[in-house]
Amino acid sequence: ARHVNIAGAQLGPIARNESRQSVVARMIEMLREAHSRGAEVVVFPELALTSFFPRWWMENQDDVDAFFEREMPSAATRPLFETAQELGIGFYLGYAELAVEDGTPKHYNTAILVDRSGTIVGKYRKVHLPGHADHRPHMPYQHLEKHYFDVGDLGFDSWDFAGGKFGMAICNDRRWPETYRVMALKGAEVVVLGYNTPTHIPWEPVYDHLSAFHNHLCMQAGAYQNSMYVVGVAKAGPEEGSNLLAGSCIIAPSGEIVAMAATSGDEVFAAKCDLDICLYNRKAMFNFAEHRQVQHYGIITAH
Ligand code: CDT
Repeated sequence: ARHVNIAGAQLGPIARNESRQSVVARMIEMLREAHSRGAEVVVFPELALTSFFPRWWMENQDDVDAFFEREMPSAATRPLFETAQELGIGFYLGYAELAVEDGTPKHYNTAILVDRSGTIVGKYRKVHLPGHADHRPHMPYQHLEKHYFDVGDLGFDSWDFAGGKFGMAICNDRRWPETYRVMALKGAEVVVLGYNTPTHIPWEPVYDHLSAFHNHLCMQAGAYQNSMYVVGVAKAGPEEGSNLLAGSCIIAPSGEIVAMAATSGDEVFAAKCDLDICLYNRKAMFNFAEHRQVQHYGIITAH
């Protein structure tokens, strides 16, 4: 059997003025704990290096760009790469990426896979950007991902990683079934993703009481229906006036949660994942080539 020991490294709140160096030090401490518990891969949250800045309307582009990374690794993030390399651990990291393409600045909500030698082997840019683009000053906080980020241009993919096939998603992507199915069709056995989910949505509070349920519901369904592990890792806790959902977990292809964070702070949790279970399921109930009826699915990709 192919086993991989995967750890989630949930982060507690990050203050607006907390430095990258301080956050990276917190992450390194969790890398070391994960390693001491046998982890080969560590999953960090979405936008793991900063506070969840899309909650603030900012007029000055320099203030916005201060939350973005122009290079990866940078002086501030290199110690994370070096520690992972020293420990022989691979990781998933979410961050805000500022890329200049044909002379034009592009802003992406990005995640990377870094292998045990410290090399970036995969990049994903968030496709499903939630929230709004307009200024809503009457709200206690906002969710301006549609204002600050460009829609990801790399699509969903799958990479050879840590002895298996890994795919990446970011936060709101986890609520869309297509996210998992596209990666499953590309062979992904593990989907790793980070999230920042306010437990109260000021302009749409009707589902606030179900935020923890919906978080697990969509990831468990994605795991089961696609015969894959799903690892969802939060930035959690009370952050700058917004409470962020915890509940980070590892879900098996059966849909069962096999490891879960118990707090809403910095916390490592881990599970030994048997990747061959994914292959087993895909030869049975979820043999895609055998049982899918794509002639009836066309509307899914029509506008
Ligand atoms: N970060 C992120 O994508 N969060 C969303 C909540 C946004 S609601 C406007 C999520 O789907 O969890």
